[in-house]
Amino acid sequence: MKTLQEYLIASHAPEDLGKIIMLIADQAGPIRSAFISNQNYAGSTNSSGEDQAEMDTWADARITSVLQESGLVRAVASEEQEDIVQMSPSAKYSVVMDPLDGSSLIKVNLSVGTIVGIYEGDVLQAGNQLRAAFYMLYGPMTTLTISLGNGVSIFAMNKDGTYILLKENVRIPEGTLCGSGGLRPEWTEKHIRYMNEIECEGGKNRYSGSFVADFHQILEYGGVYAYPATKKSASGKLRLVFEINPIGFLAAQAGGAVSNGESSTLDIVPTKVHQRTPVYVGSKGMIAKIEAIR
Ligand code: AHM
Ligand code: MG
Repeated sequence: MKTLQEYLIASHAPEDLGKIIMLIADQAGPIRSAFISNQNYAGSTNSSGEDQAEMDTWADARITSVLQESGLVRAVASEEQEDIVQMSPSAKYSVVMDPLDGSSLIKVNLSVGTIVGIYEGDVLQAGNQLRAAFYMLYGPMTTLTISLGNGVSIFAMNKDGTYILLKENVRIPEGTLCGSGGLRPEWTEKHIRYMNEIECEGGKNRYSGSFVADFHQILEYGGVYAYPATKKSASGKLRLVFEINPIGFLAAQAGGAVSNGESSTLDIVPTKVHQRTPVYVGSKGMIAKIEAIR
């Protein structure tokens, strides 16, 4: 039974990169324990104007302080912080994160997660430059899905807090699951055509409201998760830096793809830390289909 630690060594992950991954992975236990006493909204909003859940701010403060104390991280960009947090200037790596994705589902005990990307150098780089991306998913099990740029592996946390390899060389099949955010009356003509085509070909609707959980089922069964451009928001809802790049990198590493509907989001160099973009992520054929609609 290979552990996450053993996998990092076997993958020749540089020492500091491995330490940062383990430090964040070890926060899954404390985060899970904190759910019971942090069920509500915090009464604050993040820089995107969205209501913050108590768990958003709790997980953000916890991971940020662990990274700060480690001295291993140059800068952190978090969905819950307005600005990039500068840490140790001589450190090699920077971290981007959504500390608690899907937080509106905490109250109803559906699966939520923590999304992380790690770059060498600064945070505002294209997703194709990621050195590592992973997410922890707090479901019936706590799983950690990771890529260091050499395929995707999934680990599960055992009762001692050790991550044990569950699956390696994960590949996204050409499946039929589909889930789309945005209100139907606000969808664009292109997106309506796309969803109609998929549904007419047997697409099965699955959408929970937690990107990380919805992507995880696509990774296993195949299909597409979309948060499209809408008539009200041409750039959709999800954030390129903290959400789309790490998940898109994992999708590409599993033989799938990620797109804004025209081309890969992994090639976009962000100009703003909270930049949004429409997103389609999942099986390769599903992404080719949206890019083919003009
Ligand atoms: P969050 O990071 O504040 O939780 O917001 C992102 C979430 C995604 O996890 C999810 O796919 C989407 O927002 C759901 O939005 P909607 O409620 O509009 O469907
Ligand atoms: Mg999120």
